[in-house]
Amino acid sequence: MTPRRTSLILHQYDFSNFAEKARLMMGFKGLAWRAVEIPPIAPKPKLTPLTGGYRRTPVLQDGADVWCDTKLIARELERRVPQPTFYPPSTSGMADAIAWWAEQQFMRPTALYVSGINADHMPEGLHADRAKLHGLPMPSIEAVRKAAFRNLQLVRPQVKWIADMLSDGRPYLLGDAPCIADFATYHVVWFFRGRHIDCREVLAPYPRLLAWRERMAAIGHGNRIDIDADVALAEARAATPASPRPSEPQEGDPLPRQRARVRASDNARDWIEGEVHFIDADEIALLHENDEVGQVAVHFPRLGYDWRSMS
Ligand SMILES: N[C@@H](CCC(=O)N[C@@H](CS)C(=O)NCC(=O)O)C(=O)O
Repeated sequence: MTPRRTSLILHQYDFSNFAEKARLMMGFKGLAWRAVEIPPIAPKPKLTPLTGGYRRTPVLQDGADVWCDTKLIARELERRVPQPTFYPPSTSGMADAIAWWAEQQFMRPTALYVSGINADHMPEGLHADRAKLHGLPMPSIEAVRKAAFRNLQLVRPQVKWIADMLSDGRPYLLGDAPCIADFATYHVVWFFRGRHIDCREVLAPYPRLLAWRERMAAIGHGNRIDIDADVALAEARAATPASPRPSEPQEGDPLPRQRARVRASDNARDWIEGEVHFIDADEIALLHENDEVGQVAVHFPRLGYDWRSMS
């Protein structure tokens, strides 16, 4: 199949597992897309003008619209290219619950395990940056190493849950086709391949899990072209945010055109401020303005984020 050409740009770095989820989602939808390499640690001077200060990885851009968080990136890709779907009706509810577990509960001990095993081989400044991101003091290398073994005890039973889901021989977690649960779980499992020291022996007792991982990897990344960050900034500057769908504010929500602020509720908890551009039960988008890109619409999911009205 010839990849479908798009104007999408993914701001990412190669060893980011959440970026791997996004890359694979692009591949699943058969897309041609562009990648901007962003730094793995703050500051990110060519990203944050586009996001109003959101610094996590990855971020999806189309002109002057920017989607933060892979949960929302999945929804946006699905809206643009409905088939093949991330959300087969037979998996609804269960798939989102598994995805939430994988990213909220399974991810953090896995990150602490893999980073702890690789404590001496991480890019400079990474341990300090990640501690700050989580509001923790800078750990000693010894503490990072020790955390690996504590977290391994949290990782092992959760790896077994994945193996158990696949134990009847089904090809994907919830049946015959991959769904959002597979993408959200796969990128955590992908992380075990580690950086310098491979951590995949944790997966070795489970051949069906390994076969599932191969099937997911085979989806590929579509067609990726690397571009310079300045190209992405120039595209944002030249564009204006797309007209939003009609908003459907929920009880107590800030209304379109009111000022509001949004931040992640788990880590990287810096507020992003702007005027409400769009709001419904699943998404809030703020209009943010600065000299580098002019006006951009920054889209966030509701789940996993806090918001406050400012007027
Ligand atoms: N819920 C977010 C989580 C993103 C996330 O935590 N990404 C990691 C990289 S794998 C990150 O942002 N680390 C800090 C950074 O890159 O600055 C999503 O689904 O996109």
